[in-house]
Amino acid sequence: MPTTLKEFESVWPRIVADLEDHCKQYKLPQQSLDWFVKSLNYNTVGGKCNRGMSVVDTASLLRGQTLQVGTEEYFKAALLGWMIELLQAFFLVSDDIMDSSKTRRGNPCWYLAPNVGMVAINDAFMLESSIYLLLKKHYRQEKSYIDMVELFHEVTFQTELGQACDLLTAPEDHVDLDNFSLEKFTFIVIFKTAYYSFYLPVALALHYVGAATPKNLQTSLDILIPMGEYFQAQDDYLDAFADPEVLGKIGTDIQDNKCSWLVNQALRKVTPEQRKVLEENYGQKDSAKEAKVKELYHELKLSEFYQVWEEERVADLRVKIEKVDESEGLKKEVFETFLQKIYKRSK
Ligand code: GPP
Ligand code: MG
Ligand code: MG
Ligand code: MG
Repeated sequence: MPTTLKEFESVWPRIVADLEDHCKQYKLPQQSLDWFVKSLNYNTVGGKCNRGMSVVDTASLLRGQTLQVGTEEYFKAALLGWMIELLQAFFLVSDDIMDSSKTRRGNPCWYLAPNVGMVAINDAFMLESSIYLLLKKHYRQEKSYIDMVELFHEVTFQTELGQACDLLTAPEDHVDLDNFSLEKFTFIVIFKTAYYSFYLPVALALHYVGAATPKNLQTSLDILIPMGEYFQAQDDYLDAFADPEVLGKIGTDIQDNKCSWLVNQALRKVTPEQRKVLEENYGQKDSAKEAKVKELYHELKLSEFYQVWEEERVADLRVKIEKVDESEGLKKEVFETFLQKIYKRSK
């Protein structure tokens, strides 16, 4: 049985208490302590927690036995999951500033919340640092400790490389459609999303159960990187086509001049006249121009094309999953479960 959001969230207060205790040893003034707790709760809780919960579910599947909420075993697996959620919180607080986004999970982005502003930058750093305080407190004695520290560091750097490429292919003041390509898109999405969202949860669960052999880690990478690529293409698709009420965020990719899946597909299909429409309307902070780009996306039937493309990606992934070698303790089910969670998602 997969863990529920309620079960997963039930361990969160203990994590906050750990972090508070750590600050109290420094006699951090109460106002700053309250601020940190507020930022932790606002930015880490309230999402779907798919990444975090998948550490628990993957560990259960690999063990062949459901981790029971309330046990220390459950806590320690869920803790690893919450560390991914903290990493994600750190990324999203920062990303929303960089993308000039307005809402996140149905609420104002943290930097736009009352009295926050650029304090959000430091709050983001503190969310990241929290990961290593928790790892040290609960995992320092384990033999996988340093591997997990290094894994978090490497995956963070990979994500930052993806973010760098994402930002540099989307200059605010200069629209150049020739700057986009499917190769760049692929690099961006693998690095900014796939490593931390897909590879990291499974790699952590493998460490947790003691099955992080080079072969199992490599097999996980071979499946989860293309799965993450598919997931971020979905994110780009939903950015323009989903209902913001359902999605919990308002898309900004067109106005932000992003090298998104949609614009790359559009560029492969446009006539010279349609390309002109893109050139004149893409990447500008103007909602009428954004609407013109969306109109073109409809004209090019990108939504229909996306549905077909999605089926192909999923079929490819299923073939890969079928070939997984389970001899070192890995299970196909781990990947099937991941795929099921994201297939045809609407948020
Ligand atoms: C999401 O891309 C990218 C990240 C969360 C990585 C951010 C990395 C940093 C180093 C800050 P996105 O901008 O498409 O996400 P969303 O649509 O949720 O804003
Ligand atoms: Mg963003
Ligand atoms: Mg972004
Ligand atoms: Mg997006």
